[in-house]
Amino acid sequence: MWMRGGTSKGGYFLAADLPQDIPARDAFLLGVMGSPDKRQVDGMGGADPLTSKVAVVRRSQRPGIDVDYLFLQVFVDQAIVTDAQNCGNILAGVGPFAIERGLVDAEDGETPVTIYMDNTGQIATARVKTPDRQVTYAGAARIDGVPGGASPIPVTFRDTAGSTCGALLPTGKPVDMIDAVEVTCIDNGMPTVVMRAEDLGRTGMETREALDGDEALKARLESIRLKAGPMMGLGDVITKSVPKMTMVSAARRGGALSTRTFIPHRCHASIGVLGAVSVATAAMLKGSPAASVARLPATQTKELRIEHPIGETTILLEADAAGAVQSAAILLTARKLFDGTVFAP
Ligand code: NQM
Repeated sequence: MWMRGGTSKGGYFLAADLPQDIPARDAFLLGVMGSPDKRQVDGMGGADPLTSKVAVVRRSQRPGIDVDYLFLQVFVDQAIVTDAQNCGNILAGVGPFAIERGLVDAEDGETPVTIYMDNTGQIATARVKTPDRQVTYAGAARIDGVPGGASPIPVTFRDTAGSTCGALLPTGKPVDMIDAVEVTCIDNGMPTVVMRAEDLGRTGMETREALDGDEALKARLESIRLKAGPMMGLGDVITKSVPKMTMVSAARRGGALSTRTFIPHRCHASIGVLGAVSVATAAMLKGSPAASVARLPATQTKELRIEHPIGETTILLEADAAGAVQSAAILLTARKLFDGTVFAP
């Protein structure tokens, strides 16, 4: 099934329908997407990392969990399929897909789907609208980066701290200095390096296209990223899609702060879901580059509007009395685009 999940798009497969041997599975998925080729003309991929994504879903054997979800990023112009990162956008389609494929029985009205995220070993709960026990995609919920309205899918994350790196602050500090730039290396669902745009000589208001064409900036970010990877316990990250690189600046439209994120070599059209959770969490760390530009609400439940190139993503953080983030929630939408047979060469 081909679905839009949040602001991403990709193929959703039942695990049993894919080759069980991993090299064979990856070769099949590269063929399905048409990779490696920057146009992906011979496949289903959309010539963009955000539309070259795969969800592999199976019924879960874990107590209290409905389905297991493995996210795979299929690189566009390299023959790489990686499970080294999770994806909160593609996650948005997993609940509807699981119900459509009969892995979860729909309830009348709304169906909670509890999802074990294989990439990071964590759990998310998505609530899918199911009037008359059928998934509905139509609705009035809007997310920036997607035209029109759709049925709301609220997703709650728990225990995302240290998802891949083993600790929220894998270097043990809220601030590190890399290549003379102050950074926060953080993982609250997505390993991310957060730094001020200003410290890189940029305003943070540049368009995605301008940033994608800024070779000098991209070289500096990659140099920081390759050093941050081992510091974050990720090892050599040269062929990995993590950590993500987020430049922050003061919000311009009344939000908490503004972002430009590289994922990691192209600028994100908006921002990833778990990437936004990680940046929002960084903004809560006193003395960090993100905190220095952020405006935070004083309430216990923090509604943080994270501005990005084409709008904003609202993250709800529950913090304890000491300000430590306990859980995060976000409103997403998804849409079934196509259901059928896909071929690989
Ligand atoms: O951070 C893109 C996306 C993502 C990841 C990326 C995501 C997340 O927007 O949870 O959703 O960072 O590569 O799809």
